Amino acid sequence: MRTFFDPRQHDHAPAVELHNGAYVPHAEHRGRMENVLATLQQIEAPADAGIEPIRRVHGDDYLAFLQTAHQRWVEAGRIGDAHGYAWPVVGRRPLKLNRIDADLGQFSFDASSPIAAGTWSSSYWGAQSAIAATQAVLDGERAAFALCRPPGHHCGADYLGGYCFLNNAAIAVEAAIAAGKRRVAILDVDYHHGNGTQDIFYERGDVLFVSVHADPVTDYPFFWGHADERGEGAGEGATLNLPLPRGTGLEAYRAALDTGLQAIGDFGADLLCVSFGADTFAGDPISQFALQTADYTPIARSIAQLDLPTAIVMEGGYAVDALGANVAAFLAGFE
Ligand code: OKP
Ligand code: ZN
Repeated sequence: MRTFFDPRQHDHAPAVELHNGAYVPHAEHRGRMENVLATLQQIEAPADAGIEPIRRVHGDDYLAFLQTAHQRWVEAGRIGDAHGYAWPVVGRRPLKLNRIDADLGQFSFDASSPIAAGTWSSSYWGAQSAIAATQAVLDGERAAFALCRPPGHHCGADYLGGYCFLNNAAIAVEAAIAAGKRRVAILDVDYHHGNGTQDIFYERGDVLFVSVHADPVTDYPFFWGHADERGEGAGEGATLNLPLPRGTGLEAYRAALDTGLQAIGDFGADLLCVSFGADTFAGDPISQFALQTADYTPIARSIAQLDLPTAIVMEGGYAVDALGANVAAFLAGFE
């Protein structure tokens, strides 16, 4: 399968994240990609499609913030990565304050996503990988893979969070629509709910968002991903959340997946974008499902049976030593 990755995606290197009350080494590090790159053959660097495809998803204020936040942090006399520590309560008026700490709160929703010197570069080139994989599919590939890093599904049009800064899946979907696709489905099979992707398309009837994930009653991101979130306005019914309990293994996973695949089939999409996270793996250090490496092939085969042109974007997966094998097993289901 054609696979896209740009070496500048390694630039993002935040040191620590807040995890269960302590600052620990950041789980989303370049070693993840190094393990995958050592497993996959024939990686292609993406073309540079520029900022316009990114602007179809993210607001200019947010993009300006992302590009300058770390520099502003340094200019404020700080060292290391930019961490926010104060957030506006939902509904609080959006004051245009110029202080870096205020903007870190304004444009994020959690404390797990520090902005490092290389964050913009990595996010930009990760998004270009997603655009390139989508273009390969538009050009006739049955499926293509964007090895995105950092991941994207937690960030919305104007907020970062959950290790995510640019929403690669949403950027891929908008690129496909700009190229003439009319109805696009997104299947998010990361362990965590893709709250950012859901938010971006929540009121859209032409983009179906289906997610199989850990129940947000027990798991991050808590405030999205509940089964009663079904879209609004023109998007009513075009969001389908299938939360599962901790400990879920292949059998129960496939039952939920089949429900999601049925909905995608009924929707009549002309392109599919898969947000693939390998953090559903039993050995994942921050997640609690029980899938095995060999399970990813039949899971992907079921998705491939939809028989839709498919752009696959990488999301999470933190069991680094097994990540390449898990990705390869998933991609094998499309061959
Ligand atoms: C990103 B992706 C738990 C902290 C949770 C955020 C997890 C982001 C996962 N103590 N931190 O969906 O794989
Ligand atoms: Zn995840």
